Amino acid sequence: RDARMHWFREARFGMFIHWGLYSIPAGRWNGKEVPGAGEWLMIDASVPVADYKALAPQFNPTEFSAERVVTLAKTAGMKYIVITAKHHEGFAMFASKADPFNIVDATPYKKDPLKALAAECRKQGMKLGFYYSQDQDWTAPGGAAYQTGDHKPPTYHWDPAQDGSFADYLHRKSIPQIQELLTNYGEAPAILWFDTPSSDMTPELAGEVVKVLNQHPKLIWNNRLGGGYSGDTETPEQYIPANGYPGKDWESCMTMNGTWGYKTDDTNFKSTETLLHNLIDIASKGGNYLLNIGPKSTGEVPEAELERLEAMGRWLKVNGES
Ligand code: JFZ
Repeated sequence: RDARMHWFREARFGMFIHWGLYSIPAGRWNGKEVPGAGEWLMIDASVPVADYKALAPQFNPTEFSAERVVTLAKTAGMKYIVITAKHHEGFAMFASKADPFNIVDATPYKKDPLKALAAECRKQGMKLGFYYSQDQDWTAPGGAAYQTGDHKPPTYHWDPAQDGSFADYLHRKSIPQIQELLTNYGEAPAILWFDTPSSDMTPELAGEVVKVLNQHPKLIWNNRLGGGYSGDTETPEQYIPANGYPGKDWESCMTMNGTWGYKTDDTNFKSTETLLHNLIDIASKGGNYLLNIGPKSTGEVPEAELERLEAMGRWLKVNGES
């Protein structure tokens, strides 16, 4: 385990990327701002599955450049990247034989951006991890949905198209896609970043996922798989634990404004000073800072995020260790 965690313990600073179909509406639906995080728009606005899926033919991120993104992370002083391979919306940002609702088969872009990123990361010596929403999936039958708005228990679904068995969803979509992410990109990813487990993820079902993960001895995975598994890393969200986590590996993930996925209406960005202060605070307590960017649907990184990462890099160059 120590050998496996070695690079992570020295990394200190990583880039989180939240990018998906939600980057198109960018926090607005039917002409109105939807309160909450941009990537939660579908559930927060109770968008029917068919209407949401209709976003895919509009997704064509021709301005996305793996080279520019990895160079930006490097310039900022970051040592790894974790990108949303599939968020709660259920859309795969990668080539998938397991499910046709993916960027290669369902959009005019037709390319796999994770493939380009993996190649570029290998070239520039950057570690690459994948965020995968293994439990919530709002467009796949049987996928879980958190309790939100006036959605009714026990499933909190708002569209009959979401109904189905969670075990079937896990077996037919989630586990096969996790397998794809583990095997289609040369070396296995450095990290698999799971999120928001519900009680649907029983110890038995989570155990099936762990069996797959255990085939990759260098893989690091976080504490959000569910089913009682604690994973390799603690993941405090939007805060810095006062005393770190003595004896544990951890990573604080944070946004620069108030959303993970791009939102046109959220321009409330933290200052570079605050971001640097967070990085130093976290590093001094033995953790890593996983700082988020939310690219636009075109693939461009918002100017405010670019500026801050470049400014952090300039400061680290003068004052940092490497
Ligand atoms: C989750 C996601 O729902 C969100 O969209 C984003 O991807 C974020 C990184 O993770 O949100 C969470 C998960 C855990 C907590 C809070 C928000 N938490 O433990 O307080």
